Amino acid sequence: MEKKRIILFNPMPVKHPVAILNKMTTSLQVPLVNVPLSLLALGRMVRDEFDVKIINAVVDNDYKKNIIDMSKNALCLAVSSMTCHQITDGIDVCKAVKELYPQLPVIWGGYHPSTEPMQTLKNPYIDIVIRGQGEVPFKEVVNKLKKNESLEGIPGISYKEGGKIIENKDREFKTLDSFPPIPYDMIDVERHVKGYKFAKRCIDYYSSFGCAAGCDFCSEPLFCGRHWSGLPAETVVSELEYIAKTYSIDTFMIRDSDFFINVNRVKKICSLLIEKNLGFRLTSVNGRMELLSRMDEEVWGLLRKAGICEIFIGFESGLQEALDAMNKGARTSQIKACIDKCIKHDIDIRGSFMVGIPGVNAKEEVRKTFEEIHHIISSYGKMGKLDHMDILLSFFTPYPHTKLYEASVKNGLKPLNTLEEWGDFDQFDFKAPWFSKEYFDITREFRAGMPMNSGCDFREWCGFYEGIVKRLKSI
Ligand code: B12
Ligand code: SF4
Repeated sequence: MEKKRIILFNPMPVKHPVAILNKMTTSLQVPLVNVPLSLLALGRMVRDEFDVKIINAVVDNDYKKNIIDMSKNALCLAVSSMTCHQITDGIDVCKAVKELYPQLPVIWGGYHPSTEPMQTLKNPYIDIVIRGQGEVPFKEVVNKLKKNESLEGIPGISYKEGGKIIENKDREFKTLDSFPPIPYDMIDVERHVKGYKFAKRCIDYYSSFGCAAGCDFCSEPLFCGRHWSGLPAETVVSELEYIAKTYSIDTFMIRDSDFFINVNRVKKICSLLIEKNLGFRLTSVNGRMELLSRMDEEVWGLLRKAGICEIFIGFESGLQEALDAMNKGARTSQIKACIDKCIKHDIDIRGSFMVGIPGVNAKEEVRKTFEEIHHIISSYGKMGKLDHMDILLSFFTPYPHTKLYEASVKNGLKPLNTLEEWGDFDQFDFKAPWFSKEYFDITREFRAGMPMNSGCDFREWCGFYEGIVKRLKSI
């Protein structure tokens, strides 16, 4: 019997694909080409019984037309979306498909629909939302659709029926080892291999899912209920080995939210990688500063030997009051502690900061955050190693139903009442009403002047920084 077709779609995350070059490393700061891990996680559950087509807008110029062509006689169209331009692009494609095939069920999942299911379903082109971890509910939903049966009682989903929106109960969090491996063979891997800093053939991978922390600006706690699950160390290493050998990969960009939470697992992964000496590296490995700053020297000593050459830390702010307002559970002193450890163990740093947290003193927030960034730049600049660090400085952006979204509304943010409004929301330079223009402008100027963005050397940077500090005092 012919298999029914399922279309899995990853829309464009940005309106205008811009390549932000790191002038120190001449690689892109945020590579847009990413393996659609979300879609592969779903695809692995249904590939045996269905004809699964994966469309990633980022690597397919004709994605809209291709989806429309595939939609005839398809079982469903399933769309993944974060809170960003993916919403707008996703709606655009679903509208075009629904105009031709109004009966085709459209399913949405991922961070945005999971945290805003009711609003998402108010959109006329969306029929079903799968909340949170998608693997099992997606499989159950498509099997029901295939048999033309009701979706009643499937945990973890919300859907429309008879003009009403029905919200089923939540689903339990599943551990990652209960699923088959991520099936890279379902995509054209060559189109997803990217350059990144030292890497010529870098690809995305994740070894754990979820996060146990509870930062009040982040969608993760709402999305996964502070659960975390990691693949066993042996599985991680054998998967990395297989992918590296099959696709000649020299570097893995690790997409976990918190790689380091289980120190024993980290130790074991590192020991196995060292023992096997596989020759690839791990980059952009995400960790929390409060955990990293107190991680044993013994574990730090293993990281670089195992090939971990860059750690990505959300430092967020140089102002303690701001860290507390976001419930970060960290101290500003831990920023320096992490930088010292990275320098000592020859690991590159990729740190992210933001300003514009509602309810804190903006002048102090900006001043202290600039100061921390200057400290990091100086630490690397003095060693002549500016190409071993990267700083992402952004403006705080509220996400649905987070505590800081509520605080933002209290501080003057106009509530976002529709899916379309969230799609139009600017994640790059969100101009919060409580954050005055002077601070906004000086932050943009500071950001543009950082060595990785301007290409300046350390001496020039110090002169520039002095000027910024003087100007900040006068605001
Ligand atoms: C890779 C990544 C990206 C990639 C693109 C990914 C893509 N889809 O194209 C890039 C770098 C482009 C990116 C961009 C952004 N990102 Co991002 N990103 C990630 C990251 C690190 C990994 C995502 C991933 O692949 N995970 C592995 C897969 C398997 O998990 P998953 O995506 O959650 O999928 C599961 C479920 O969500 C669900 N599911 C997902 N899609 C679908 C679809 C259907 C139909 C169904 C049924 C289920 C389902 O099932 C899957 C299996 O369980 C996550 C953090 C994290 N660790 O998850 C942040 C994360 C998703 N990003 C986030 C954000 C905010 C952004 C930005 C919007 C903002 C920013 N300033 O970074 C930008 C977008 C604008 C821009 N600058 O490009 C937030 C999302 C918050 C939110 N409310 O949307 C996250 C959670 C980081 C965080 N903690 O804040 N991101
Ligand atoms: S540690 Fe990172 S992923 Fe986890 S809740 Fe905080 S910001 Fe989100």
